[in-house]
Amino acid sequence: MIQIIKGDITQIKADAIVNAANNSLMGGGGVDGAIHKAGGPAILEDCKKILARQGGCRTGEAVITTAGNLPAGYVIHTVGPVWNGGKNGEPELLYHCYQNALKLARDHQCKTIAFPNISTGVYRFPKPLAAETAHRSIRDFLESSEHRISEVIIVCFDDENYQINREIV
Ligand code: AR6
Repeated sequence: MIQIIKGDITQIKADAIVNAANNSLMGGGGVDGAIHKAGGPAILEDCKKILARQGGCRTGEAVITTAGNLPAGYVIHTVGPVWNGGKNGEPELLYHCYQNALKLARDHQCKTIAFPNISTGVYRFPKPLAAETAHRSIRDFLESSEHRISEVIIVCFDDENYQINREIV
């Protein structure tokens, strides 16, 4: 089941919440900044270990850390594509972000997972295409994979994403 809500993902008590990170995993602005700020230094400590082990996170891929002080169980960090006109595989990379985050959630026995609208802030991905891609990826995963995920929450921070996402479900 896909649920659309408007709010701040740092407040969501899901088994996992997803962060729209960057390749360095060292934090940033937007939802990334909000998650590190609310979750505390334990999240960055885990990210540093991943950076040392595998040099960060590639665009379209995902890694998992503690959620520190957040009410969620884990934070899954994925790196969305920077929008550059759409001819550089941006939709496919965004599709992979959702797939790879969901695979990690499944592998950690999560039942509930919350996503922000990945790439639609600083990375400038057009919101309608991002929403369509996100919903398609989530639906494909829920239908095709063996998993215990019963609820996927899309947490929209801005009104525009909220309206667009509500129209798709
Ligand atoms: N809860 C849910 N959604 C939020 C929150 C929040 N607390 N705060 C912002 N958003 P962005 P990107 C929404 O820019 O485009 C960072 O600096 C926001 O309205 O956070 O993937 C990273 O380190 C927007 O719809 O992520 C990267 O460098 C959505 O989150 C870069 O930004 C994504 O906006 C990633 O850019």
